[in-house]
Parts: sequence; structure tokens; C-alpha cells
Amino acid sequence: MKVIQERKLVLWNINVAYIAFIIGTFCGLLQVFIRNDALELPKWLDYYQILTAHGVLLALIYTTFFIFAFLIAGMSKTLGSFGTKVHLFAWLGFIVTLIGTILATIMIISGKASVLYTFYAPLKASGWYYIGLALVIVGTWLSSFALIGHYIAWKKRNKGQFSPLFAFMTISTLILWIIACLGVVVSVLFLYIPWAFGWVDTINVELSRSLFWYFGHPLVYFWLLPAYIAWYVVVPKIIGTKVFSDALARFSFVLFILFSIPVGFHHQLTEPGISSFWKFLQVVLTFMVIVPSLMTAFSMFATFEISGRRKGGIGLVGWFIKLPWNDVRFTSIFLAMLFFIPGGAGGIINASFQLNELVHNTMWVVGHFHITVGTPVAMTFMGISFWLIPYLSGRKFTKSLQKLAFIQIITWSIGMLLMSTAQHILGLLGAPRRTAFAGYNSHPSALEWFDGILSNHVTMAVGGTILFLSAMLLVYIVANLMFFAPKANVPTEAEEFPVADSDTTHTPKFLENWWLWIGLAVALIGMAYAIPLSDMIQHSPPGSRGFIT
Ligand code: HAS
Ligand code: CU
Repeated sequence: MKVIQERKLVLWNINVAYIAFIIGTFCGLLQVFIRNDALELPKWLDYYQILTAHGVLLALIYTTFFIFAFLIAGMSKTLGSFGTKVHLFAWLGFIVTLIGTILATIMIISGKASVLYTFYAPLKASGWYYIGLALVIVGTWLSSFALIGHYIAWKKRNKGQFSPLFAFMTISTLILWIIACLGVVVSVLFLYIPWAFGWVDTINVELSRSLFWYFGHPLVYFWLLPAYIAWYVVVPKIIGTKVFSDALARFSFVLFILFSIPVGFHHQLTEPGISSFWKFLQVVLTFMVIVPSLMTAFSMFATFEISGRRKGGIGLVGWFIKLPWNDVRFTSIFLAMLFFIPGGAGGIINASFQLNELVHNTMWVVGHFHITVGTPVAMTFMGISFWLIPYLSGRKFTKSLQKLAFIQIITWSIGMLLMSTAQHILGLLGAPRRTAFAGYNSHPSALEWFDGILSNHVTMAVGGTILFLSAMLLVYIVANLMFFAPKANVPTEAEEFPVADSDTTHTPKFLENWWLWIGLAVALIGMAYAIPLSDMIQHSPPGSRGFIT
């Protein structure tokens, strides 16, 4: 095995990711029991504090560190080792992100930032919390610049050549991320920090929320795209075939750059202060951003069928049986994809203007994000961990660990199925999200609503408990792969970094014309946001003072 020079940096990223994962999943366990009225918290701890820790540590911190681990390892694998400057920048990025994370986590744990991961004004946290968040963003930018620098250097050495698919996708993801962060940077620097430190008395609530969602929606694709990289680039190799269509894969990522950002209003459809024309326009653009996911689904089915038929599968389903089901690196990601079918369908429901009235602010939305980021993304990251960590640590993914890995992904699936189904149904029946109070069982008129087998807070708690056990099993596997499993003298497939061949002979050159895509993205963003945001700045009602829970 070629030990990559960036090994230490990647392992550090993974370690931080899994520490966040441990604390975050524990907070999740507490939550389902509070919602179920089965648990009363000690005085110094409250529901919103735990909910904030759960959201921030899992959705923001686990994902971000894991994503950079994967991208750094993949860029080094496909473009070669980092130069000194790039390497230094990437370390700096990691350290700044880490400092921001620690600061924000301390503020949450000490009860000074119970504002949830969306930090909606007028809920107010300590100014240091916002500074922590700002540092996290700055850190990720430094890491992004490092990777972009590495890419530019490769391009200079390989004039006129297509970059490898992994690198192309990484750069798309980072462009999306950098443009998206502008919204949250502006709101944290110019709205939240002056307000939280008391330099100004009030905050423009609608503007702060809109800037958050300008960032918040593309944020979900910042989580999703690295998972898609694994689906497009890693999975075909594992199942013994090549990328189905290089041009399709690249084009789908380009579409994400264009349509991920000008759609944030689909989180604000019930809010006053934005006229329905702009909401409608952004809903239409939201339907555009569904297209690259449908292309991805198509591409995955094709990849599976080609591989299965090559292995001798015949007839309508014969190829399906031939897929390598006993390889947990594949099965984990397959299950992840399966969850994204209802996950994506739920997203389409959310985005459908009128239907949003029914589901907004209910447990339905909580169900939705647990079968998008909580499984398709998270389980893909688990599937990646199973080979990425051995690849870096030089340890064996032993047969017994592989068995445990199967138990882990299956329990995760069962737990998630129970919990998220309960959440979806409870939401349709009107159970609100973001609230500790869920004592509907005690209200006579609501009795039959929340007493179904699935439409029940108990089912949700059972699912949540299975998930927590599965999470601990994962931590056990990760710790073994990292520190304790026997060293692999001759690494097998299970310890390699799988990268599939991708044929670029039919890929049009303009796909790698980044300035074209950045220009179009900026134009679309201008169209969707310029007028409504300037309205919010000029005609907003008086700002709001802060509230602290
Ligand atoms: Fe969402 C709310 C709309 C995707 C995450 N979303 C959220 C929130 C989160 C989140 C965290 O329009 C809550 C935010 C908060 O705290 O308030 N979402 C969408 C739409 C999509 C979508 C249209 N969401 C995601 C992804 C997420 C994510 C991805 C995380 C990673 N979402 C919304 C809306 C809201 C929302 C509204 C606001 C709700 C409200 O009122 O508050 C689309 O991108 C979905 C497109 C996806 C598909 C699925 C394609 C399927 C694939 C799998 C193929 C399977 C295979 C397996 C190949 C069309 C690619 C083979 C299978 C065999 C059987 C052989
Ligand atoms: Cu969204």
C-alpha cells in the first residue's frame, strides 16, 4: 500500500468527526425520551440545549470533518500528494475549524447558545457562539482553498486534460460551498455578532433568516455531494465496473452549482415579508435542483444493471441478485441509496408550495432530514469509513469486524425506519417540531391520533434507542480500524481506496469551464434574491430585541 503523506491530517479529521458523532448521537437518544415524557432532565440541562448540540454536532460538525477527510484523501489519491504549501494550508484549515468547533461546543454545553443549529433570530446566543461558527466557516474555506490550489497545480502540469472525476466533483462541491457560505458570513458578521455583543439593540429578523437559508439549503448539498462522489466514483469500482457516463456525472454536479443556492425560500414558504412571486420563483428553481438527483438515480440503476449482467445475471432481476451483497462496503451504500428514494420524494412534497403548509414546522420535517442527511449521507459515510480508515491506518478490516459492520448498518436501517416513519406520520397528524412538550397522549381528544403503532412517540423512542446502539457499535468498529485491529501486511481490496475508471472520450470540454458555471450561478442567485433581499433591507419593520431561552 502507498501510504499517503496526508495520512495524519485525514485521520485527525476522522477522529474529530467521530468524537462529535459520539456526543451528538447521545444527545439524540436523550431527545426521543424527552419527547416521550419518559425522561426529566436535571436543572442545569434543558431540551433546547440538547437539541442544539445534537443538530450542530451531527449535522454540521460530524459531516464537515468527515467530508474534508474524504475529499483530502481522494484528492491526494487521484491528483497525487500535496505540495508543501497546500499541505500547510490544509492543516491550518483543520486547526481553525477545530478551534471554532470547540468554542461553539463550549457555548452550547454551558447553556449559552440554546438556539438550535439554524440559530434563528430573535433567539439570541452568546456572541462567542457566533464567533465559533464564523471560525468554522473560515477554517473550511482555508481547507477548500488548499484543495483548489492542489487542483490548479495539477491542471498546470496537465494542460488540456480533463481532471479525474473525483477531483472535478470535489471542486464543484467546494465552489458550491464557498458561494453558499457568503450568506451566513454576511449575517454572522454584520447582523448577529454586533447584536449579540450589544453594539446594536435590534436585529432584522427576516433578513437574518433569509441569509441563513441562502446558506442552509446548499448546505444540504454540501453534505450530499461527497456522498454522491462515493456513489459515482467508488461504488462502480467495488462492484467491478466503470463509471456509467462521465459526462452525465460531471453535468449533474454542474447543475448542483447552478440550482442549489437560489432556492432557500422553500424553507420560508410560510413566512410573511416575502411576496408570493419570489417564493414561487424559488419553488420552480427547487424543482430544477431535483433533476441532477434523478440523473444520479438513473445512473446508479444503470451501473448496477451493467455490473450484474456482466457477472452473468439474466432476465428482469437476475442482475440484481448478482450484486456483491456480502461486501459491506457496497451493501451499506446501497441501503443508503434506498433510503433516499422516500427521502427525496418527501423533499418534493416539502417543496410543493401548498403542501408545505401541511408539513412545515411539524415532525414530518424531522422525519425528512433523518432519511436524507441521517441515512443516505450518514450511512454512505459509514460505508466509506469501513475502507478509508484501514487504508490510512494500515490495519485489517477483519472478517469479524465485517460481520459487526453488517449488524451495524442493518440496525441503523431498522432504527431509522421506525423512527422516521413515526416522525412522518406524527407530523401529518400535527405533532410540532422543535418543542419539548409532546404531552398529546394525555389529551383525550388526541388520544387516538397518537396511539397508533407507528404514529406514536414510543415507536419513535424505540427507533431512536436502536439507532443509538447502532451508533455505539459503529464507534467500536471505527476505533478498532483506527487503533486495535491487526496490521495488514498485504492489504486486500477491503483496505484499498476504490476509484473506478471513467471514460472521458465523449465528455464535452466546456463542462470544466468553471467561470461559466460560476457566472451562471451568480446570475441565477441575483435573479432570485436581489429584489426580495433589498426589499427586506429597505422596508423591514423595526428590528427585534433578543430572547434567551
Ligand atoms: Fe430537504 C427541509 C426540500 C433533499 C435535508 N431538508 C430539510 C431540512 C433538512 C433537509 C436538514 O422544499 C430541515 C431544515 C430545518 O431544520 O428546517 N429537500 C428538499 C428537496 C430535496 C431535498 C426538494 N434535504 C434534501 C437532502 C438533505 C435535506 C439531500 C440532506 C442531505 N427540504 C426540502 C424543503 C424543506 C426541507 C422544502 C423545508 C421544509 C419545511 O417546511 O421546513 C431534493 O434534493 C430531493 C431530490 C432527491 C430525489 C431522490 C433521488 C433518489 C436517489 C436514490 C436512487 C436509489 C437507488 C437504489 C439507485 C429526487 C438518487 C437502487 C434501488 C433499487 C430498488 C434497485
Ligand atoms: Cu432546502
